Amino acid sequence: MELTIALCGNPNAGKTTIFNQLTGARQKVGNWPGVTVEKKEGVVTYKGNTIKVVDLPGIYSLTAYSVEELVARDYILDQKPDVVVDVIDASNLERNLYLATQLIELNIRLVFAMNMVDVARSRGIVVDYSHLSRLLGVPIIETVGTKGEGIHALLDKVLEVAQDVDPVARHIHVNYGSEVEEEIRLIREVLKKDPQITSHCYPRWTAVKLLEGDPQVIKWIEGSPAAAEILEQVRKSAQHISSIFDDEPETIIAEARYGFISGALKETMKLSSVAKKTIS
Ligand code: GDP
Ligand code: K
Ligand code: MG
Repeated sequence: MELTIALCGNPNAGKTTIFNQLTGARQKVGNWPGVTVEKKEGVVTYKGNTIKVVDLPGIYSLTAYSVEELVARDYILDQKPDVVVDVIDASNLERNLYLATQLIELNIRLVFAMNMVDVARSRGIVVDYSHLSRLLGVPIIETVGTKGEGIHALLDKVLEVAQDVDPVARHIHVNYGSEVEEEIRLIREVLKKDPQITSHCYPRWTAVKLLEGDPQVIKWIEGSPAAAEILEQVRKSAQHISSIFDDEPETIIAEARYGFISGALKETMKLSSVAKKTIS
């Protein structure tokens, strides 16, 4: 089959290294339209499949606050690559999982390339990756980009996920607690008034972004015939959450994501006695 995959991840997680391993010399370098952010594309032929690979800019989050984040997010939402591969730095797992969690919330086909496992191992970080992948609902493939380790396994997994035959891949979502969840439900209810909105992006994601006050998503909604009603509900919901928690919804939502990540790591990560000594 023919498919397109996008590589994303935090800066320095090893995206370009993995991109080079995948595509070799078959690459094209340019800029993303309208911005001076480098765009790299390449092609890999694997087991009779033609896989186009796009290297997205390095980002820490999926907000609309930097041009890199917007380029990466727009590409994923508008171009809809068949599979997104999030390259995770295993030696900085907690921080890298913040982006991973937001990708999970997009309800897209995902594979996590757990890169730099050599560095993580040498620091005594021990993680039950199969357990973690079940908790996240995303398959995890361990890679060492610089040595090309795990690259074939990564491609095999991408092909499985693209065909919806991976046993681990399932959609989970971060639970934001009953009060926030109720407001998400109310916003999703009004989003249904414009089927174009609900078909373009996963409605739960759109609802969360509106609660976070994402300027780009708000601008997009402003173009809808149902804009007035939707934005009125968002205003009421945000106000309700702020009054309960005495904090902005954006903060409450970010904290819930961090809580979700630390919960998942508590269940799956161990530090060897050597690592504990060097950290404390
Ligand atoms: P990007 O910013 O995500 O594109 O990251 P790069 O591909 O540029 O990699 C950042 C640095 O990490 C480079 O010096 C790579 O050689 C190195 N690197 C990439 N993958 C691995 C890995 O699995 N193990 C180790 N030890 N180094 C790696
Ligand atoms: K880099
Ligand atoms: Mg790079």
